[in-house]
Amino acid sequence: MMLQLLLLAALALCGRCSELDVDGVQRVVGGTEARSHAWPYQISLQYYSSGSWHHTCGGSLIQRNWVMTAAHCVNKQLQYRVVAGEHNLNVNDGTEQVFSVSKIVVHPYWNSNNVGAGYDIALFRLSTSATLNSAVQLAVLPQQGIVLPNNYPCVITGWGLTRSE
Ligand SMILES: [Ca+2]
Repeated sequence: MMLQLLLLAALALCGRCSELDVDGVQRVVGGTEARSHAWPYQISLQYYSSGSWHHTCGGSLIQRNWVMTAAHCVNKQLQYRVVAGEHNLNVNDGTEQVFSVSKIVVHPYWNSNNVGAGYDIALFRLSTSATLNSAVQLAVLPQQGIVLPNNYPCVITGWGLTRSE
């Protein structure tokens, strides 16, 4: 089920890392189960392996046919799909919209050997456009150049574990 985490913007600077364990596969652990479709721009990025699709990362629907995610989620050897309107990855919620990916754009400055440099961002173009409804909506992005103030409340959403064991 989709999870949500409330945290402060300062977390990005590692103020509370001891409370949110980031394990070796770059998952965030903690949070509470989200109400279904409370975050309707949230998508599940999935890759194909051994005959089935596997969730690997979250992302945000920013246009009906574009998803923003993290560059570290991209392995160009893999085949991806995007699922919007998702809540429980293991059952049919009746709201899922599944898209194949026609293009992947990784930020040209992204360097997986120097993740601290930033630029951990990528765009996926969907081969068809999402239908917007109560379960699928576009994210509203901040204007270019906006920097959030310290301690600005932020929410991380996605799929993971509410506890580490
Ligand atoms: Ca589902």
